[in-house]
Amino acid sequence: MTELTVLGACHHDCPDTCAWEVTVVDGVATGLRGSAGHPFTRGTLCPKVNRFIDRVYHPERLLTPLRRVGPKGSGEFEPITWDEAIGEIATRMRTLIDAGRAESILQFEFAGTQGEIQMGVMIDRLFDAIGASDIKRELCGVTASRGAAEVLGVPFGVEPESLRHARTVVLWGTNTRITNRHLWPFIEQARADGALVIVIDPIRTDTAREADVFVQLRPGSDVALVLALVHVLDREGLIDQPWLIDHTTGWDALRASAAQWTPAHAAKATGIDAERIEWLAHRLATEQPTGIRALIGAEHRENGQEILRSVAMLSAVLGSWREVGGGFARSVGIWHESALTSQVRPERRTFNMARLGEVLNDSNVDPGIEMLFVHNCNPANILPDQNLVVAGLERDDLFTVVIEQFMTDTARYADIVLPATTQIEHLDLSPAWGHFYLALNQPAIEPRGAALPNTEIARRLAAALELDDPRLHESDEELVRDLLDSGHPFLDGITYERLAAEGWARLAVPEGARPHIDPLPGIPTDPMRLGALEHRPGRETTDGDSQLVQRFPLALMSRKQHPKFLNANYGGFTAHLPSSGQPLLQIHRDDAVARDIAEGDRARVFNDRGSLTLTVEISDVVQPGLVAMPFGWWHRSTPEGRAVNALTNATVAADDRGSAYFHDTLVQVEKAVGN
Ligand SMILES: Nc1nc2c(c(=O)[nH]1)N[C@H]1C(S)=C(S)[C@@H](COP(=O)(O)OP(=O)(O)OC[C@H]3O[C@@H](n4cnc5c(=O)[nH]c(N)nc54)[C@H](O)[C@@H]3O)O[C@H]1N2
Ligand SMILES: Nc1nc2c(c(=O)[nH]1)N[C@H]1C(S)=C(S)[C@@H](COP(=O)(O)OP(=O)(O)OC[C@H]3O[C@@H](n4cnc5c(=O)[nH]c(N)nc54)[C@H](O)[C@@H]3O)O[C@H]1N2
Ligand code: SF4
Ligand SMILES: [Mo]
Repeated sequence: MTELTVLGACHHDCPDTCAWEVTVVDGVATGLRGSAGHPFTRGTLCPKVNRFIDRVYHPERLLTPLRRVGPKGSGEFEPITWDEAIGEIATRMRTLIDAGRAESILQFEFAGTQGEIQMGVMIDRLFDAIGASDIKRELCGVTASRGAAEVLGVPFGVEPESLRHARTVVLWGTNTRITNRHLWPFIEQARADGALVIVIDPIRTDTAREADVFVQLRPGSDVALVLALVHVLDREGLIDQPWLIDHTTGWDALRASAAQWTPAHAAKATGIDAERIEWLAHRLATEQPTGIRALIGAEHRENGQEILRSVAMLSAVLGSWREVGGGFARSVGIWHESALTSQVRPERRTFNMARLGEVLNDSNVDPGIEMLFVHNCNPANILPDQNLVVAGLERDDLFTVVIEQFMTDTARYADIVLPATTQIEHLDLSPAWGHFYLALNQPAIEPRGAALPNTEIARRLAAALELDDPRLHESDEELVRDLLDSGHPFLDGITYERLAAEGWARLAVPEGARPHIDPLPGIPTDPMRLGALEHRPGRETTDGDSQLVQRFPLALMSRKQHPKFLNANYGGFTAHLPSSGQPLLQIHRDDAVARDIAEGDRARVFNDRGSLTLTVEISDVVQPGLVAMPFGWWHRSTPEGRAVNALTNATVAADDRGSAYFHDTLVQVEKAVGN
């Protein structure tokens, strides 16, 4: 018997990027545990990934290439060989390229794995080389980043771990206990040292229940809250004027914007009592350091960028960046990205990924999409306006290829499905967006069945297309070494060999470094940019288009809420589904009573995009006027074969940048016939 321990890291799109150790007995993975020595992982994984070995050996794993034999979406496939699969795909690509229609091929991908080389590097080179159409990968994080950038220039946030030095921790629209669970011990540490933990969220999340103070604001009203806080800070002389003068520009414009936003005025927009706003302003200013943590939730709105901009401004007005423990702790992905070698990429035709449904169905798109190549993504589930996306995937004249580990909602619509390896079967370099530790993920077992890494699939396609640029044929190890070879100071002392031996290494950033204050490579120390700020609710909110509100008077939110889900990775696995066995519609008692709906009834929730019939849970998680549904359920686990995104709003900003307005979604709810 041979027993090995192999060092790796979780690939999921999760800020924690846990380092792990895989136990392998005679070539079979038998155990997986979080690395005890890793300062963020601290020896534990999470309820999603504790069963990861079951995912690897799951009976439904895709282990061979498949060709569709039934109608699209029927799930009827026959196994084929890799040579047949690659041959057929390459022939179709070649035909389009030779006809001058390379742009009718659309590469569609996201962060199913966050490992650098399996996520993109090699497969991007392939599609760059043929000049296919691309997407703006902006469904997550970009809107928030743009909001922060307006204030910070290059939006480096403070190290999340540093929150343990805060006296006031504000979790602003982030559900830490569920979505970023390894940060919680640092917050608990701060609390043990006397810190107060405040949650600002429209929904009474699991995190809100564990906070000291829960501020339940009306959805999308954060800018109004910030304006009122600035108003009080100014009126009460709570602002450190010398700091403000030295470190910011644009105060006069912000001050003018805040002038009318008395707490009493803001109470209506935000739903928060004036006294509470007064208290909050005093607390944030006088019990510093105040560390503000935000991730993604609030960005999925028409005014999402402005919300994150306003929060970044508040951190500047508070002067909270002065001390370690203060400042704005948002995604730190940029610390890793700026350190790794970046690829030089050619210009390609791009579409905002949230608009896939529209792009596939719009006859004005020229050239129209004839081939869709999906990897690391499950668009039929995770994109807004799901019915439109599915209608696009059903098109008979669309040839769809999906690289997947499982028969996801998207893979079901493919013409060819290619089986992908899981994280313990391939090599990767794993940066993180929730901490400063870079990990090397080493393969622990051989690929199962005929599964292949995305990188190898790209190399085989490049060979079949007779593309001989050596960069299209580099090995996985060469790709990783190249990423580490940037010469960036954050990688000082970090080599492939060290990562192979130790599993992970901290970026060479001194503990306690204060971005935008201390001189750090690539991080501007220019004054932070304040400016005019306006509370402008989105069109599809209860304060938005009155005609729409009349027909659809309730706001619908669909956040990440199940501890055993990670986006749509586990929403079809019995062991991961909540005991309800189906997604529930959470509604406030007032709204239920007004509709004669009782707990356990079935209700129809609908708008112009779709309709779902669900069992109702009456809950104080939501406030009046707001209903909620979980995100991530597979079609096969939902009563009508459609998940919450059948209802959500696919609109993006006019410049085609940023995330969709998922949470700016209006619906009506009515008791279902036959209850
Ligand atoms: N209603 C609603 N919708 C949302 C959100 C929400 O809060 N509410 N959140 C949005 C956000 S923030 C995000 S990030 C997106 C997530 O959207 P996605 O990135 O599409 O979601 P995931 O389910 O994380 O991953 C997609 C797939 O990647 C596959 N995968 C993993 N590793 C590999 C690999 O090595 N190779 C290949 N080929 N495939 C692999 C997995 O099997 C999985 O099916 O969803 C968005 N959609
Ligand atoms: N268990 C689990 N963990 C995950 C994921 C998962 O699916 N499951 N997904 C991962 C991914 S891809 C991401 S991007 C992160 C996201 O991590 P988070 O951003 O923490 O999670 P979300 O659920 O998207 O949204 C967080 C909160 O934003 C709130 N919110 C929505 N609108 C507003 C608003 O207008 N104002 C304020 N103040 N709050 C608002 C929601 O109610 C929600 O509680 O989580 C990651 N971690
Ligand atoms: S999903 Fe997140 S918390 Fe769970 S093991 Fe992966 S990185 Fe860690
Ligand atoms: Mo995300």
